[in-house]
Amino acid sequence: MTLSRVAIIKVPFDLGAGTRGASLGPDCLLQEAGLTDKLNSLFVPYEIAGEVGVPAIAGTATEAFDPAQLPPNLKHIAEVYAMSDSLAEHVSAAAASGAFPLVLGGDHSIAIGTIAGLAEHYANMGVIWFDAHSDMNTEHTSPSGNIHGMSLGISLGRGYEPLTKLRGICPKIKPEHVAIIGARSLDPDEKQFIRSLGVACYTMHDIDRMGIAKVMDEVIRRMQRETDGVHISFDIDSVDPREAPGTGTPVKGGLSYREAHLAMELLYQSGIATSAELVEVNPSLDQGLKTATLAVELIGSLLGDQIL
Ligand code: B3U
Ligand code: MN
Ligand code: MN
Repeated sequence: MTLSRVAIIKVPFDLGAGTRGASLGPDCLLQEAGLTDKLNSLFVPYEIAGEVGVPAIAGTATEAFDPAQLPPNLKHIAEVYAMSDSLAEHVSAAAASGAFPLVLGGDHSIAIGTIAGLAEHYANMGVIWFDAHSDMNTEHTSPSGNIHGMSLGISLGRGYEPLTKLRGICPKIKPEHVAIIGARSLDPDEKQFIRSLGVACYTMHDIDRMGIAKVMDEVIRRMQRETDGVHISFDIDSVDPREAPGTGTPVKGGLSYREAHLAMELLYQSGIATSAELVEVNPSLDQGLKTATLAVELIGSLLGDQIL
């Protein structure tokens, strides 16, 4: 793992989700929930390398799209587009500097920008997508119009063209380099897309049967063989709502506290991760700091925090 320096990019953006509040995530994680203290205790060098939010893009948001021709069923498309473009630039610069980009959301639409920025540096990037959902809808299949439910599909080249073609490279990632872990709420068209592309999707059923250690071994081995970098996109709703209640679309039957930690610990030991993002922590829905604290602990485990 490239841990010479962690470049933290804050993305207080929640217009890709149906519920507001994930925009409070970055500051809550860093300050109240103690991420900076955690990184200091692990002797992980870090810097705040940038911040991308709605206010910073207000000027550009309307320029990219003619309001009269906005596509249907893509809520806040102008803002999502401008955020993604700006975030891609920040992430690309961080990766170019040799740092480990760590992106703090925000809702999961931010993965469009994160992956766009990383794709400029990796021709065969692996993506491990921890999520209760698969985020593979398009504007034609989405039941909600919320773009956080489309970001993995867009990165695979499926969906609204201005987003799939963001910054030129399309698709950003290949289906055989993706692993979804923790899925338990998939829309009918997403199921069909996963099957037709052959995307590795470890559902909670698979995790129950195989155990998370075997799942991670399989995924890590494949990534080591076939990819030139691995991005960890961690939606906190992959974890069971008993442990992670502070999120916009909780789904029961998720990863246990230890399953989530073991996954992160095994990733650290493998050394394959080259970037990460942590999304969908919504402090306004949290029980105190329960979910935010869990998120900080999981980032710690990914970056080297060990029990012994
Ligand atoms: N699949 C549904 C629900 C959803 C996806 N991602 C989240 N919720 N967080 C949709 O709206 O696309
Ligand atoms: Mn998600
Ligand atoms: Mn989710």
